[in-house]
Amino acid sequence: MCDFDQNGTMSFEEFVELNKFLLKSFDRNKNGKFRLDDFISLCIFVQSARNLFDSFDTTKQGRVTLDINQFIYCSEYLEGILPFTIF
Ligand SMILES: [Ca+2]
Repeated sequence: MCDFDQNGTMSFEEFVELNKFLLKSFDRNKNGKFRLDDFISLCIFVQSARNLFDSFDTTKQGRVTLDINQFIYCSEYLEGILPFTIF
């Protein structure tokens, strides 16, 4: 999603863009203000994503390869945690 140059890694600039996206997405009132419950929702989402990633990173090398079924599972699992709908 934020691997703009598609090199398989996340540069600092790509990381900044990801953070901008997350802050904007979790600002439920869309008023440019990030409330405590928005921050908590974001933390829960990030921790859940981390736990999910770790569950697939069986060799603990910081990378995973997902087949289509695993990708769909991860997408649906994480979407269920979001306080808003993506699609
Ligand atoms: Ca990249």
